[in-house]
Amino acid sequence: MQIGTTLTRFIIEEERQHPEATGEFTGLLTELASAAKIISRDVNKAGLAEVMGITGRTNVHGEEVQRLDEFANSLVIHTTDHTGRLAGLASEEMDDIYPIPDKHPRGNYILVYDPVDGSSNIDVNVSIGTIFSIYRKRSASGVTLNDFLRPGREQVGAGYIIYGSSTMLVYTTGSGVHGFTLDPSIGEFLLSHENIQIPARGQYYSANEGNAPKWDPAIRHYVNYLREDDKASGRPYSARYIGSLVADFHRNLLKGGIFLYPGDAKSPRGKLRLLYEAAPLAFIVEQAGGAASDGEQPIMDLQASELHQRTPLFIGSSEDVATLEEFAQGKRAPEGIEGIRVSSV
Ligand code: P6P
Repeated sequence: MQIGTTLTRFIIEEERQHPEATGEFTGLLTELASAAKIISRDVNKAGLAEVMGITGRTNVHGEEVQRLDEFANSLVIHTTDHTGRLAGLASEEMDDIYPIPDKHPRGNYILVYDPVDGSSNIDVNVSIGTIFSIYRKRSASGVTLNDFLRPGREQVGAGYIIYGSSTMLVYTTGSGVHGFTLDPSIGEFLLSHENIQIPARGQYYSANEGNAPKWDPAIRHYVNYLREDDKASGRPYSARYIGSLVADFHRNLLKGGIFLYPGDAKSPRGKLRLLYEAAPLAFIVEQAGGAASDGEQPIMDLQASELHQRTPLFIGSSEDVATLEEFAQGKRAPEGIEGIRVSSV
């Protein structure tokens, strides 16, 4: 479809290819895009709006809740809770699931989201993002926690909005990955990146190397391998780490590379959450030809047992993730060192 097509038109055209589609999904994506426009407006004037700084409260993870986290969390609820598409929502900012109240019509979709990932970066003008994941509910009536504790393979849609030098919405419904750039002058997301494909092997690795002493040796061996000088295999890679998952992921999606957030002795499951960070990005990266793993198995196959469950995350170019897994599973090691298996969580 041609550059400049609006998001709404693109979704409708895409949905036409699924005769069973009811238009509900189109409506939900459109509502999320509306919320994104408002968040983008406030992010882009953060220093002038009442969205910087902290609320003084901490969330279920013991993290300081930024004003923007709270604002964006509520905004997504109020944009989507009354239109009859959702049965319930869950978010990083809410301890428990949020069933759609009786006063509103209920639909068949489940929305899981991180309203503003990397929000602590808002005060220093670094790109941040919203991540979302959509499932069809399982319960015949009402909605329960089990409707949310799903393997990523059951997602019907996933996406993120990155609030950066421009605001982009990137999503998949299982038919490729498509990117739309917000034109603030008309308030529309316009097609700018159709059918994004991640390079099979990259040039960047993204990790917080301050944590390296706590990593399993196998992960340290892998990162050292990336640093070796071997032009034939495109090494050394360049280190690029913004500390904002959506920004690091987006760069690697377009340019190729691997993002690593391993578990460690202190936090075996690492820091990132499965349901509203790892799984939606895993759906996107697989649709773009890449891969996402916890070191042992695809992220998309992991079955969450808790709403805010964490997972180690290695995500990006397929060949890079495959090499990481060889190191993590002890199948590969630097010359002269025996392979060491990363403890499975
Ligand atoms: P660290 C932001 O807080 C976040 O959740 C992700 O956006 C980012 O990738 C990660 O944490 C950064 O964590 O430990 O490197 O500061």
